[in-house]
Amino acid sequence: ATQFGIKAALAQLGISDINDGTSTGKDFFSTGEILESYSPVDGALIAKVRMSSIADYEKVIQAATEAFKVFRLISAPKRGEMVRQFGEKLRQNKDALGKLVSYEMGKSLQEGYGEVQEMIDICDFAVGLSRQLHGLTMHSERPNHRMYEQYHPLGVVGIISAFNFPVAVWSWNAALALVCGDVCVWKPSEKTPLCGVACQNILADVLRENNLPEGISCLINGDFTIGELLTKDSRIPLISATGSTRMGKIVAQTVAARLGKSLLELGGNNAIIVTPDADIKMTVIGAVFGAVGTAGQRCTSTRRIIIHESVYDKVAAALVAAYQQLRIGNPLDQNNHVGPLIDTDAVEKYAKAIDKAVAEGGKILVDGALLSGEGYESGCYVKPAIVEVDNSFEIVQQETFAPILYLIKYSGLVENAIAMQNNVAQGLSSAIMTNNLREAELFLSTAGSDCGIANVNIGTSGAEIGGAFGGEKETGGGRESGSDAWKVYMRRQTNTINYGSSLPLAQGIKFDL
Ligand code: UN1
Repeated sequence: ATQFGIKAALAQLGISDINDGTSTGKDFFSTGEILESYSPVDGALIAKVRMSSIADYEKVIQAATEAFKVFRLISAPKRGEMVRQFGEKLRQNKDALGKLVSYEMGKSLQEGYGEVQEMIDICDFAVGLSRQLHGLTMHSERPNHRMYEQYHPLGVVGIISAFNFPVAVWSWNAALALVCGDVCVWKPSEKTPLCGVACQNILADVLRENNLPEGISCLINGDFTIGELLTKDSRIPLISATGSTRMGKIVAQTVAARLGKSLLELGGNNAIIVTPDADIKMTVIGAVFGAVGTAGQRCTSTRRIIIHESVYDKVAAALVAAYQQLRIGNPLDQNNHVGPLIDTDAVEKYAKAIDKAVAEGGKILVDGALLSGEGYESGCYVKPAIVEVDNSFEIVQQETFAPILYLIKYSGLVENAIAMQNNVAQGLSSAIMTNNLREAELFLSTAGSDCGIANVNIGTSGAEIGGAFGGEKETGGGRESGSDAWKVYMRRQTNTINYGSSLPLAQGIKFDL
């Protein structure tokens, strides 16, 4: 990795050999066990992080709670100014942070840069939003009365993020929460703790330079037990969690038990429908990027392609041909398309899924394989695979976080394809490739895709930050990022003001003394 400037990037981001994994904004400390971060790129130890102990956790929550009392009084546009400065620092650190994301997580450098760009974009969005946290005004039924609603900061927001987007998903939450006047406590994935430390370093600089209260943006590190402290903590009104459906169900139930709010962004089982009118060239680019980008480890990754029988052979052949062109290897080398999986557990799941698909009757079109030899020493590099399947196969119903693409044939009307696309437990992203207006509009209609994201002539992954991001069913129902996703980070208050000299009651009720 030396040749790709990783050492310089780590130094720029303030990562040393052993790093404190606990931070109350400006102050870094930690008294827990050591967590080692190994790169899936070359298997090397990148650096160590000292995790948060229970006592550290308590310090963090106290600092956050104290900081909130001050931060909520700072005007929203001023909070926006702080987020603007954070965005500026991200621009200055885009190269270094993109490299760290690529090296610690394993996604291609282009996608590492793309992830940092998402952070910059959400900061810009949040800055504008800081002057637009609008409520509505209503007409009161009573004379000389005025009604309106306003949004107030919520409090401490707990953010639990996943390894696959180790920096961007945190920033979607943090940038919005901060302009909304909330303070954040972030628990990054144990698989990408250095990305967490690097981001916290950047934001801590902004806090220091602005003399803002300690605890506005806190960091904790550890395994699920530290995450559990967050979910059970009634001092934390909102938990935003990204990860597996299994994890999300535990988080949802724990947070609901104390009547807290949760924002969940869980698994996807995203499909592209290819109709007879599809532009095949566009379909192939969208499908291949969707399936092999981030080595199939995005929650928006394309897992299924549902192809009309009249174009099935042509599309399948084009996909197979495209897969032969894929270069798999060090993701920091921009000649490669596909990097490693996150770890050897993921490799095992990938291999088992392909075996299961075959055992259920699937037909291999491009075989998978674990790559070995020079450049593949980490044991995390696999060949993207294509398997022809039925939508009803058990394995096809599951989200496997790996580059396995399932091809499914449909016949007759596009309605049949839509039914198949919806016939899974997850509901994150979906797409249709068609130049037929009726098919496209049907797909977007109430009778169409049941997902939170539905695209026409675009793949399933790579959403822009301006739209609300999230999905239905087992995806968890949460919406992050753009549109009005900010509302979940605030509490709504309805205010009625009587400026008259009598007290008429609503609903015309008479009550005289
Ligand atoms: C995720 O995989 O958790 O739409 C987030 C996309 C990215 C975000 C993915 N903008 O693919």
